[in-house]
Amino acid sequence: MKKVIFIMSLLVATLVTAQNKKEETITIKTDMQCSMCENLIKEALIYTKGVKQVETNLEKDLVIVVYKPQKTNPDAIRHAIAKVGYDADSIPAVKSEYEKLPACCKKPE
Ligand SMILES: [Cu+2]
Repeated sequence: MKKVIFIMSLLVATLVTAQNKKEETITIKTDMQCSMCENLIKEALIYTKGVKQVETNLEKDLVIVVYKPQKTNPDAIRHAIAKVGYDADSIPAVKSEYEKLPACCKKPE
């Protein structure tokens, strides 16, 4: 019996480790205007729980995020972007935050 429990706990430990290593990547469409926008979004995301890595592509208006799916989810990441004033896929920027952005970061009229 003890042996069975030992093997079981070993199995669980292996599973937990495997899960911890699992990472996913999402690409989010946003509306960056300049390198300041890139930095703002990067900073906001890198301190978001579960986010491992953030890359931005200013030319294509894309944010590529590597995250741990057991700690966060794509919508939470999109909301983190919206919270600093940028649209993220279908989630619109938080208006009060967008208003605070410097003129160079606002969408062209
Ligand atoms: Cu900007």
